[in-house]
Amino acid sequence: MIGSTLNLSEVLKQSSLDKSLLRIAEKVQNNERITEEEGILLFEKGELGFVGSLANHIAQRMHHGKVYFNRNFHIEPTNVCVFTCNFCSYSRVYKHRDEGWELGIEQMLDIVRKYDGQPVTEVHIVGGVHPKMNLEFFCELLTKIKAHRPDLHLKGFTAVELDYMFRKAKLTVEEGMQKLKDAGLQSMPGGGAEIFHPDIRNEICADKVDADGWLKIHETAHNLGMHTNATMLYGHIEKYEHRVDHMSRLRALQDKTGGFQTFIPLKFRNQDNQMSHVPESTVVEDLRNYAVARIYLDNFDHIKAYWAMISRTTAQLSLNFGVDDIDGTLDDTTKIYSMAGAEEQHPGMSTKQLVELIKNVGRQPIERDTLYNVVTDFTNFEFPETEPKPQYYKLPVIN
Ligand code: V47
Ligand code: SF4
Repeated sequence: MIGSTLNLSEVLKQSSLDKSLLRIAEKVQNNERITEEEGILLFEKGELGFVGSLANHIAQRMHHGKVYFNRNFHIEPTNVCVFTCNFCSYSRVYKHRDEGWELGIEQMLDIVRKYDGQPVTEVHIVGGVHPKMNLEFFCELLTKIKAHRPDLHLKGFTAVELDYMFRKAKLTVEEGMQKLKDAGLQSMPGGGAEIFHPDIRNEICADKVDADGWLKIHETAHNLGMHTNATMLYGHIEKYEHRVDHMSRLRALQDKTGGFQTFIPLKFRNQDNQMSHVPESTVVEDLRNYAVARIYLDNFDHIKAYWAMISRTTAQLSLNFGVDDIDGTLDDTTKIYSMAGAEEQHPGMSTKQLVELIKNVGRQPIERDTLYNVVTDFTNFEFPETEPKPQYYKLPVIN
């Protein structure tokens, strides 16, 4: 049986447990919120098995062994970017744009057309912040995708891209968001959050939107009825207190709006960027981070492990540490992690592979749409012998 059977009283009986950790276990059992100090304590003193047991208990209480994924693909309009985040391996500055890519609207529609007749439910549009790709350009793109394929959910743009677009268009956040919504935008991904605390943000990505700006854009989206995700880039120069501060700000906004769907911890990868000297976190730390996030963010329904970044094996492991979502099929349409050194150099999994990955660790694979409506419950599904091979759209190659 999966972890729902964890007997917390057994954990509580462990005499070696620190009193404050015992108190946290009691809170988890009673469905009470933990404090910032307790969050830091979990990171500092909680053994992996302990935090894992608590997180698994919570995830099982919420999702009963279900693990969600969706069938999606990414469009990355460009990797040219006006910002210079030190951790980024993906972007190219405008004067070196010949080393990167800039897709026109027709090229992006070609990507969408590749999926005609295929059962994808979402396109995720995110990229660098190109000085010439403005709000009008993206509204036209959204309108044309919707006209071509009305059933495709349009999830797009980090708060960093939006902040720049709106400022250039001299619009308020409310006006800009409304324009995108009118053009067909339905939800937002969680990128650009990094670490909110200014002591760290100023070191790793000083020139882009700050914490308040990021949170304001998400709050505005929520007020317009859109759902969004939230990320946290961890495992670099931040301390545990910064991770907890980050999650506290998200928890506070979620209390106010309820508009976040999923929290996605993003493991810092150190290949080919300005922070290559910073070692990457261990798998133990990655699992601990998922677990503490599950315990701390009591008002988030979902914790997602982005398998393309952490490898399929760690994604499987994470399902015992509070994670209930492993993103989507992707179809080799994203480069952001492969360029930063992720194990998955051509991330793409067929539905069958994703389903098996989840079933092999005793969980129930549920295909969801972007808003977590169930598309197909694959728990008892038998795939035909010959599943059609996924078609890969090759992104332009960077030398
Ligand atoms: O904000 C950039 C991260 C993010 C590196 O909402 C890096 O469903 C690790 O947010 N090492 C963009 N991370 C991607 C993103 C995302 C991905 C998947 C799903 C969703 C969702 C959102 O990628 C950036 C930044 O935090 N990133 N470089 C790096 N070297
Ligand atoms: Fe640009 Fe995003 Fe890379 Fe920062 S992380 S440099 S905003 S593409």
